[in-house]
Amino acid sequence: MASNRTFTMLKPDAIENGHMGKIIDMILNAGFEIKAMKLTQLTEEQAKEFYEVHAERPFYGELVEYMTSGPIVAAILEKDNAVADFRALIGATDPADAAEGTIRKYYAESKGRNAVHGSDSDENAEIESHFHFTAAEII
Ligand code: DAT
Ligand code: MG
Repeated sequence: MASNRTFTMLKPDAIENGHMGKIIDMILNAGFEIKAMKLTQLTEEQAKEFYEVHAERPFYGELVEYMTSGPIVAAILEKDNAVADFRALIGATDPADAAEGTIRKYYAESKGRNAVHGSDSDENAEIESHFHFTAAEII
């Protein structure tokens, strides 16, 4: 059964470029409810751990540097079919491939600086949510 929660981060380029409010608006308009949210900045240690699955990829160093370069907004979102529906809302990893009307199509700068993270499975949504939020911070 599909879980009804997913995890997102509005990445440093989105905050830096002043797109935070517009992206949150798109998320709410798409029917997601916010269950937890915080403005924070990742330490190098946190970014390395969060993206550990990509540790062997050539872009890992650049990814960690970018994700620690400025504030992010982390959030837990709820909706039926949350993981798949949120991946559809954000669009492809590379904004050049992202469908019209998606968050990355509107707001991502590039494949590396792509405005928003969305969990890729129910299992990772759970792990990533608890990586960023304690039980007391989740509604
Ligand atoms: P997604 O964020 O769409 O799930 P992913 O999990 O494959 O994509 O990669 C995680 C992040 O790493 C991605 O949002 C941006 C960065 N990234 C992925 N592929 C990259 C590449 N070829 N060059 C630079 N950054 C890349
Ligand atoms: Mg991913």
